[in-house]
Amino acid sequence: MTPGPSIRRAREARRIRPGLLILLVLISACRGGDTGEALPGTVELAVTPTPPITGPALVVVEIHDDAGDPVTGAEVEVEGTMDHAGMVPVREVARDEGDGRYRIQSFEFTMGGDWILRAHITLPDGTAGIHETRVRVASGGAADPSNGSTQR
Ligand SMILES: [Cu+2]
Repeated sequence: MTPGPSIRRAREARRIRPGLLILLVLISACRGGDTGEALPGTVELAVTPTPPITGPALVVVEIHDDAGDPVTGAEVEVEGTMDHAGMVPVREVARDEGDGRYRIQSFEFTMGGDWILRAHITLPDGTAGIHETRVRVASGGAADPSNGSTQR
């Protein structure tokens, strides 16, 4: 499935607010995957920079309940892996920043390509689920000067 229409929408949104761009891209990516059906409310996972490049990235998971209120006190761990043999998954525990936000300051994308990010979430009431998002990581370095641009 190609994310064409959502990227067009995201480009329009960028004029309004950069933060919104990140959310639109990743929320739409989530709809195609396995999105933690057991979890009530909404989970959003944002990666900065967008698109991510190899190396450390900021990952923020936002959790809201069915009423739209932020959920604090959850346990969140993000696992990143790829679809090929020999891949060593990356796992990081996110820090609860309050207001429903959980932050991993330095999530290491160890190689370029298509990554699957799974946020393993345990809510304060013990409900657990997984929120899955796919992201394409560009290879970093001087050889790819177009990193950070969505114009290809
Ligand atoms: Cu890999």
